[in-house]
Amino acid sequence: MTKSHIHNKKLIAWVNKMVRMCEPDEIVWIDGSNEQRKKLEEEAITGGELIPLNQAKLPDCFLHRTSIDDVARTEHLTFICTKRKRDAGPNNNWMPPGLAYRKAKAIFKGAMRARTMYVIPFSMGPVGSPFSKIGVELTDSCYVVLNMLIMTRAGEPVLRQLEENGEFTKCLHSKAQLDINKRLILHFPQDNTIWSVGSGYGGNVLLGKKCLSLRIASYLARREHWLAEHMLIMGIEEPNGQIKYIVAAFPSACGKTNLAMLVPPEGLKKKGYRIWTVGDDIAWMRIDSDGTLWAINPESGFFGVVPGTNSKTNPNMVETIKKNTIYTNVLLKPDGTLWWEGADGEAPPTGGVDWRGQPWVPGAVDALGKPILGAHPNSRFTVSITNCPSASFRLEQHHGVPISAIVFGGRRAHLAPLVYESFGWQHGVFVGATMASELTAAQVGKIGQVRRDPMAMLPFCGYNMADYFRHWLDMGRRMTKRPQIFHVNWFRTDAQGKFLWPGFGENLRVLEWILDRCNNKAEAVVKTPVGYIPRASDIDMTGLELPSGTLKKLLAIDKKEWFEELKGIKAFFKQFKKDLPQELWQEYEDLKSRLESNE
Ligand code: GTP
Ligand code: SPV
Ligand code: MN
Repeated sequence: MTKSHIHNKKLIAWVNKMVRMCEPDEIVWIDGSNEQRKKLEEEAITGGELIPLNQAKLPDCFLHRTSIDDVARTEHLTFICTKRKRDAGPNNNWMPPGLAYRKAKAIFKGAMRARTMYVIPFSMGPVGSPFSKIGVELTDSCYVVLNMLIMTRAGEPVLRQLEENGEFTKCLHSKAQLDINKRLILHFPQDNTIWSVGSGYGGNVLLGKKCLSLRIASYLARREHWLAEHMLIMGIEEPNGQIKYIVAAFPSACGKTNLAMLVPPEGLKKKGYRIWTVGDDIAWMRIDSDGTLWAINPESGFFGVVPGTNSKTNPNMVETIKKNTIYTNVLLKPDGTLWWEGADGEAPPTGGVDWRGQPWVPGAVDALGKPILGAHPNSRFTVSITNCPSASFRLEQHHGVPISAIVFGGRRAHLAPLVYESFGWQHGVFVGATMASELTAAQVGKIGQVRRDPMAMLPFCGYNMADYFRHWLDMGRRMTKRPQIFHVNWFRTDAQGKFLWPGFGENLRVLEWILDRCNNKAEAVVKTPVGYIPRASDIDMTGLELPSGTLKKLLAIDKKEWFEELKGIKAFFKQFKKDLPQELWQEYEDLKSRLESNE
């Protein structure tokens, strides 16, 4: 592709300006062709960004290693840069735009000397859909280009869509020195601009993903009356052949990818259940002319957690990542294949090269006696959805899919039962707004600590969360047929800290109850202060043996724990001061009085 083919004047002017700042040696426009991709793969191998794997066993697969201090999103270096601090809200780090641009400019200046700048035009959502958004990412990382080619629809068709004066999000990325002290991930929603510098980790640098499709998109969605959410989208084919679609918001590394492509347990498969995967991380939802909610997945690939992926937990993903996959930060075996904690098969007895690039043997421990991991806990694969055996046949449909239920969930050892249903939209918004979860390896921070993560959007909401809650309430009022809202928890533990629920494919048993509720089939439910729960006999347990009393424990509501929870909710809500919608305080009071009265 030559520059003379580009007609969008704003695009040309912006690229020229960024070139003057970053001073690359060369500029390459990404056209989306296989030939160009192959050439870039070769260059990435030569430059050391990619390690080719055993092509007989893992065709078209590569390994990439990030710097040791660049393995997860750095939330403390991520900023929303609006004119007023209030618009970013207490949930975001904030910097005034002028200061943010100045600070980043000092790092971007000359950062691409002796490097190539790649120009990646990409579409989030099917090219040409009225619900899609276009971005252009400039980057000096071949790894970023190859990932973006999987995660987004990128190349020439997008430029044609942009034509002469189409709008696009201006995304600028440079690895610069990969220095954590000179790392910034900046969002300028008012300028439709993203600047990321000093990192090479996916969530910080694949700017179509969290930065555009959640932070910038959530800002646009409020203005344009739609929702941009950290949610999976899945179709559940019922025994009568109808496919019902649901979305689910779980915080990072809490089970979206796994749920989105679950394999039904034998009993439910026999009944006629089948799963269709639409997306595993992001949902864009809007109200259609019939007053119902419809969703598209803006992405075209999975950037998923590797450890724990095996043929028991996620057989569809095991199949998906056998070819055309970029792996990041896993263990390299001597035969050019890979291993990770929780993989099928044993660790290689003779060892291998760990995610840091160091020799590794099974059982290795550090100076303090702590096990050294072969793969980083937040190691990831990047692969196209079309590789997935359960990929939905509706992925390219411009309209998306109609949504029957919204499911919230977190990683809670205690408190939250296996499943409950909210009393209605407003209460459902309260359930989402008060979500909490134990921290995982997906973000830099203290693993295991419980934090509030409303709608799994705490790190991704591009504006004041009080306004976000108001927007959710408003969306409910705009719909004539609202999806029902549920909450699930696969992570409740017993006194020994062991999971009570087997999870993964077995989660379909819970989804079946959820759909029965949406279809008005499971009427005899138990009303508790927190919401409706199933009777133990309402969950189909065919073929699943749990110790007696376990299901009861999973569904139990411990009032003492919930009174404690109320304190946490109150403290969380208070930080929004008078901006918090009154409806949510009302729901708080209602929950409190339901707990106090002996319902
Ligand atoms: P992001 O890509 O970070 O947004 O995460 P995600 O929500 O897609 O998480 P993912 O499905 O990759 O799950 C992450 C971790 O949770 C893995 O270690 C899984 O093995 C584990 N996990 C997923 N589902 C279940 C479940 O039902 N039960 C249990 N116990 N663990 C689960
Ligand atoms: C998450 O952390 O929620 C992810 C991975 O999905 S990243 O794209 O790195 O944010
Ligand atoms: Mn995610």
